Amino acid sequence: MTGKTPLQSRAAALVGPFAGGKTSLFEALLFRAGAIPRQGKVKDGTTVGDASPEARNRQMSVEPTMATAEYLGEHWTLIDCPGSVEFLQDSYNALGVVDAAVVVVEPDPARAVMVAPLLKFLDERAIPHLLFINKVEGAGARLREALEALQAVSDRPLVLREVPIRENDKVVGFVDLVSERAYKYRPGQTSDLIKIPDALQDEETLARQEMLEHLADFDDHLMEELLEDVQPPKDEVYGDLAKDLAEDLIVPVFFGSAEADAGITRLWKALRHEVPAPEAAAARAGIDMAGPAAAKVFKTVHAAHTGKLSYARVFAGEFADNQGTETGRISGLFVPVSGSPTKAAKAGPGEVVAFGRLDGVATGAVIGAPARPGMPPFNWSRCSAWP
Ligand SMILES: Nc1nc2c(ncn2[C@@H]2O[C@H](COP(=O)(O)OP(=O)(O)OP(=O)(O)O)[C@@H](O)[C@H]2O)c(=O)[nH]1
Ligand SMILES: [Mg+2]
Repeated sequence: MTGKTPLQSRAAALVGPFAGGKTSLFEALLFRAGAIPRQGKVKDGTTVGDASPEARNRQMSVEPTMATAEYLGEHWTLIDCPGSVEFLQDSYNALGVVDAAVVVVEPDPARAVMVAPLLKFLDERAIPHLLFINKVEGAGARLREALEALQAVSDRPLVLREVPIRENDKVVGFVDLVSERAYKYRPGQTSDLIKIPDALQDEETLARQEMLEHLADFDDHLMEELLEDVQPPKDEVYGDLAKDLAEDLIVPVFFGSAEADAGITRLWKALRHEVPAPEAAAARAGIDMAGPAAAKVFKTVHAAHTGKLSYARVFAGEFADNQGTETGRISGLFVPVSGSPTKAAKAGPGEVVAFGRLDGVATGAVIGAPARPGMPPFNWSRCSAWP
């Protein structure tokens, strides 16, 4: 738990249909957080994700890849999941341990239907998720149409959080609908704050109203304010957004471009402010964070130099290298720094770790600490003289 803040480490998975840009977005997020020194490209075979020869050859993800990042002092693990249906189960296993999912899609209405099974999976389990419409840097990105097509396959309302600023039919920035601030993208850096373009004022007002009406469906106080034409305080809006995401009542929608490095800071800020703490994910995994040490395994690999590795999210207590567990002794404890397993002494709540050589443990298992020593089994024969 080096350099951790009091807030427990959070985890988010990048999921979505094949080739939507998850591995590219993973790279952009890690780079923006300073977790990697340069931003690689899938086409060049230089990304943190897809590092295996099979993934590089096929130019697609073939397994979930984990990496840690510190964003503004908070500790995160991001999990880049494969989009191909061949590896669907691996992605579902990862979704079973994260605090939220970022569903990465393309601005192509025809592809929206491919997201339907994933959205159903997330809604059935009430896993908080937001949408990131990627690849908007090209001319003529059809955001509104894509959104309509996506809404048709989502049980939950999709809530657009920003409107695009376009120049020559290209998205060059956005207006944030809560803060009502406009930003122009600057590749590789945080966006420039600009004045809301006059031509966009009406669209912004309308889109903001639409967003507030969605939130008011779950907040009577906000509904009253809207009916009385009172501007709700921003804190109230931010509070509703975080609560409604945590309860999977709404699906916030952001957009940008992983390759052109647009909308990345906005996405990080949404993760930082709106993704819930790990208690809910622990509960979904059947673990009480206040209870004895427990970690849920979501991926198992056999690597040449480390042997068997069981990737797990720790939800309660701490695990240390060489520690005994109910299912054997941990022989090597690793955290996925920059995507590679890096030796660590211990790991605490919220962290994603790889346990070495837990032979009897399979994906899906919950690993617990052994029963405390010095507690003999209860002897019923002594109870025969009950009054
Ligand atoms: N134009 C454009 N292309 C992108 C963007 N992000 C990714 N791509 C391209 O889209 C293709 C797929 O990108 P990946 O990042 O591998 O997509 P993925 O979702 O991880 O793919 P799978 O893991 O195989 O499902 C690659 O050719 C990328 O170069 C983007 O923002 N804009
Ligand atoms: Mg990928």
